[in-house]
Amino acid sequence: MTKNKTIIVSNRLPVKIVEKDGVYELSPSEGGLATGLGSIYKTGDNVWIGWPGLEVPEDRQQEVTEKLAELNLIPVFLSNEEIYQYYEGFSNEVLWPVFHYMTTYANYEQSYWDFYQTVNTKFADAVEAHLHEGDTVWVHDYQLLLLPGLVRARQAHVTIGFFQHIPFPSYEIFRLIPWREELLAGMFGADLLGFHTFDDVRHFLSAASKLSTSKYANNVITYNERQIVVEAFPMGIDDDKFERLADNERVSAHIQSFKESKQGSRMILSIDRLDYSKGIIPRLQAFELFLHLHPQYIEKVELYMIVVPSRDTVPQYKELREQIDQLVGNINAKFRTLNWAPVHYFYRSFPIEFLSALYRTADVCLVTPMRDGMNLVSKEFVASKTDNRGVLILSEMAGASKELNDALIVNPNNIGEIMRNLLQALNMSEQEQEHRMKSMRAIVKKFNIHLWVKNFMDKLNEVKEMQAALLTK
Ligand code: GDG
Repeated sequence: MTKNKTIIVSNRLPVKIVEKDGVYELSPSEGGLATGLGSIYKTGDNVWIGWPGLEVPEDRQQEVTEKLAELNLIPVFLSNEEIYQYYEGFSNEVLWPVFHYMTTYANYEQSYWDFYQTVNTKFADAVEAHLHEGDTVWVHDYQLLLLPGLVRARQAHVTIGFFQHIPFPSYEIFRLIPWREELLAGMFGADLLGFHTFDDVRHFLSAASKLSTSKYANNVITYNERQIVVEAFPMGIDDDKFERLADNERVSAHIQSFKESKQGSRMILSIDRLDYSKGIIPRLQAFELFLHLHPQYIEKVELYMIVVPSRDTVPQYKELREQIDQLVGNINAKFRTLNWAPVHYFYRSFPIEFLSALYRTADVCLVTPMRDGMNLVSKEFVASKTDNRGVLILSEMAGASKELNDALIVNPNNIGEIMRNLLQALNMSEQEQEHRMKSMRAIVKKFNIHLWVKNFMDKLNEVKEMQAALLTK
């Protein structure tokens, strides 16, 4: 019998599964979370449970299950209707906008909520099917807020950790959700609740105490006679990977071709998924204002803007895409010269080598989300700067701003401030760049993804010991 394994659960599995000429092919994801958790789910009897990313007809599910089992992965199959209602609907049209303080985008559809419960129950069934006494379950993110409670109801003593990758909003925002009490009750199923920042922890504790019968002292909640610890675990990146990419041949080739095409002009870089929380529009407006007020930079600076397609079936995302297209078009039409365009806009994703070359080439990285749980792009930029050159401009609304104090910190709604910081960044002495970048690199290196996983798991064990000690008192 399997003993004491860890079960990771997230909405998506860490693989991309694609159908090619009727054959299902898997390609492991290179994402930071997959790398960090690789040390867990790839060893022993540990497993990762999640949705494989596309609808698989019933008669092909066994085949996909067997393929995934070779990688210690277990699929939860979802229909297109379930994905539409639970993922695009409740997760991305209710929780995502509300948790990012964009409440006017929220669409509180009853059917979204119904499906959210059904799908969380499907995940609970999958967990239960693989769960043995002594196992640890680590649930990830806002798509699965009910899962800890559902699993706890089936196995009272199981160890459950939960980590939320997006912000937890203030009580006044969270209370808007019609199903707020049920969501909290779901989260209370965990033994340890982790967030990126102390502010998220504070907001969660405040919402929990106002909307439930729970009580808290310091960061320990007592609910139904159980103790739940709530703590900040700022997520790190695989810093080694970004440093190692510096020596990669393909990266060098990309850097060379950027240098040739830039003809000496400076590069400002911005990389995000298409999302209204990322502050893409005000960022473009700040760049436009910068060119308008400082025309000496015409032909001297270029904005490389990568927007990775995401959720573009959701109406607000479609609209945002159109706004970006229009604004980029206007800026380029207004300022371009025969040999130069101010904005190089790419609406697609690129291989990591291309990203690394951009990080290494950029003089300034402009990261200005309206809200962001952490923001890993800012940390990847810092880790890539092995020469300690370059300046990070970072929104105070990103979790990362709590750690990367040596960035130029801006309010993402203050277009004038972003513009002034752009000017400061482009004029910063090499000495100051080096000083700031070195201190940020030390932080990114020390608090990397491996330490994040270790700290969370160590704390989860500690919580279980604390609970056991209280029971024997
Ligand atoms: C959520 C939270 C939190 C981007 N373009 C390409 C590409 N990327 C990679 C980046 C980075 C990742 O995507 C984006 O991570 P972020 O943290 O910036 O943002 P979200 O996707 O919104 O992530 C966020 C995170 O969860 C972790 O907890 O920090 O706050 O919203 O790693 O490198 N990767 C490749 N090609 C691209 O074109 N290969």
